[in-house]
Amino acid sequence: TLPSGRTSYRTLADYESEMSALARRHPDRVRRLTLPHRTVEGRRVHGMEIGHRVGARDGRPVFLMVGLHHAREWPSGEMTMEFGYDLLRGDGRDREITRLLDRARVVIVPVVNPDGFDASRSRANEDKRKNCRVVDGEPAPPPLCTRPGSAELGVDVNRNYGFGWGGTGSGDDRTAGDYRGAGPFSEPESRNVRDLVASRQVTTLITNHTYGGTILRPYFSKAEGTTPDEAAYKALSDAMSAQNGYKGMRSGDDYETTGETNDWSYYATRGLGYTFEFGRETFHPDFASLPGEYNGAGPYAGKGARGAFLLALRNAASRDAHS
Ligand code: 0X9
Ligand code: ZN
Repeated sequence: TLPSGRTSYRTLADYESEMSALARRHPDRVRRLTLPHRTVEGRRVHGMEIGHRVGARDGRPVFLMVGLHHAREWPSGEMTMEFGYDLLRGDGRDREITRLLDRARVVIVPVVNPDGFDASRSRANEDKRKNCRVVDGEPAPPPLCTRPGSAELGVDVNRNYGFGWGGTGSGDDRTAGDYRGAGPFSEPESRNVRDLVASRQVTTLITNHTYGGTILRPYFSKAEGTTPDEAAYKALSDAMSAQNGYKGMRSGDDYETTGETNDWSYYATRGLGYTFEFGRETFHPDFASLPGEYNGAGPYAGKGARGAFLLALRNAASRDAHS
């Protein structure tokens, strides 16, 4: 079973109420965060900061994990949230987790794109990928994702970051699945991640997606080739692969994308950042079938995400904050 004990996919309301409840229940080690930019449908994006002395501004390194850039990729939020529960359960009981929460802090934002996720999860646009922007640059009144024709509109939040924005591997047509938007950081969702990273000492990050069974590392842009930190990038990737059986690769060696999260975060922090593509064959398999995906163990525990996530957190804790 998952750390939370849940047996179905969360709705957006579930994420919101659970994060509020956890912050109330553990005021000493959980703080609820509200990111600065409202979505086009007017929503706030929330996260949780987890660690000992959680409110202190002591410059400890931060491990950042985010999910649901892409609306239909429901397990990407689940894995992010479950990691939060797991850390809180382990704190004070598990020596390694206790040590890590003392040395570092963990920030999770399970739902980066709440408008799109809500449309996919609860508003009959199940295959929605992008956000709910229907008119470039103009805030039109909500609810945008239920307007006729809105399903194929929107900006791909994972093509809207500022590093390499506008290059090959991103669409310039508003109906393209990988539409990059009107300009770098034109979207509130990517601006929220940017400003969160700027406000913390993020040393390592994971952005969760589905599907593919891969651990992707920069550069995602082919023209950029290999980062100067390839040796460290590959070492941690290999160690994580040994935990969950996923295939590690430099993303640009597979196919080119630009304006995505990891190239930008590497540029901004010089820390390590990876994209996890959970699941082997669909964006959101039936929840009941999630366990059993890997040799009888669940996608979170067993030969799942858990061990890989903890290695990344250990890496984050061991690195000096860059700024
Ligand atoms: O397109 C994306 O943003 C990611 N894939 S997803 O199916 N979750 O949308 C990552 C693209 C890079 N992937 C590979 N190089 N395999
Ligand atoms: Zn994705």
